[in-house]
Amino acid sequence: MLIKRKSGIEIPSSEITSESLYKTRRQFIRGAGAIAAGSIMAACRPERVPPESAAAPTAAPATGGETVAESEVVQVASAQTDELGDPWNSFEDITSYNNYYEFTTDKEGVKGLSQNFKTDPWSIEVTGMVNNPGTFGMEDLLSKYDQEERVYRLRCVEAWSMVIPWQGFQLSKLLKEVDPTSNAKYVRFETLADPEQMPGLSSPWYNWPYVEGLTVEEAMHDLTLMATGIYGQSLLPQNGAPVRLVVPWKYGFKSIKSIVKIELTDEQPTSLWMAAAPNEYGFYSNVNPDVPHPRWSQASERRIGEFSRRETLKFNGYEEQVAHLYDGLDLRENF
Ligand SMILES: Nc1nc2c(c(=O)[nH]1)N[C@H]1C(S)=C(S)[C@@H](COP(=O)(O)O)O[C@H]1N2
Ligand SMILES: [Mo]
Repeated sequence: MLIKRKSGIEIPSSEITSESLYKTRRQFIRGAGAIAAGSIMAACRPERVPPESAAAPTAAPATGGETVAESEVVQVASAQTDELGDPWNSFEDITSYNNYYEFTTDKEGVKGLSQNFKTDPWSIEVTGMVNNPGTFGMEDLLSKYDQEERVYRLRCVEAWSMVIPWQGFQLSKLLKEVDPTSNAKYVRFETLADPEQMPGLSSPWYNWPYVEGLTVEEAMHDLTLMATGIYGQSLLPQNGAPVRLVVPWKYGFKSIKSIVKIELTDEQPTSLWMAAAPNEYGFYSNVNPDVPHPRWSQASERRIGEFSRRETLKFNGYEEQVAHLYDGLDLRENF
């Protein structure tokens, strides 16, 4: 993989051997004013710097030297924001505050309980109303499709949110390969359900395996991502390793983790949440500040790492890109 700079000089990622070197190079790249889209190959945690403190980019050093002035570090860290100017959540936040009920309903307990989750070998079976069904090994998915960086807001229905720098590939690429038939209207996703590894499966409250669904149009949308990494590292078990869905305009529970099966169908899938509480969870589950959850408001949210609440944006801030998918649909009825 190559990191492209505006100057046209390319840095092979194979040269990036340590976090500090990675940071230095990334700072250099950012300082040069280029966005290193899709090419982060090692982890680093951004400092939490409010965007207001962003300095105008200054000239980059002539080489990616190991010593970087403090002011440059701040300038570079503040470039790590989403398109609305809000800083990325830290690697620590993203990997230690998780919802993954197959392990536990305790958000801070998922990390510990999932540490030995076996994600290799792994494959996804793609089946149903498709012309080319198949089973795709993780290696195929990683080599076949370019892994791009996508910085998305994740808005949980519990009214907290984060900004997460994912890597992954568009689900549309995989779907085009299996070629849905004209009868296919929906895509149904399933998570692994292995009681040997997932202690939460003993909970009788849920209908395992975890299931989610999208319309084919939603699944084919450019924003819909199959995520394979965060901050340039492979996904950790608590975030849904080795591959999970990310649908940034919907509540977080639609972004199903550790996927083993994808089925194209003409029937609207019943998700785990729809089955558990049909009056609380509908099929669409688009982020909508105007439609409260029956037990709490969705008008505002707490960004993890912030103290005051912020207003929730319709479709989680992706309205311009996705509103057309719902033309003519009553979003109160179809919640
Ligand atoms: N299989 C599975 N996928 C899941 C969940 C789960 O419990 N099991 N929780 C969902 C919920 S409620 C949210 S908010 C997000 C959280 O993703 P994160 O832990 O990576 O932030 O994952 C979603 N995907
Ligand atoms: Mo959630």
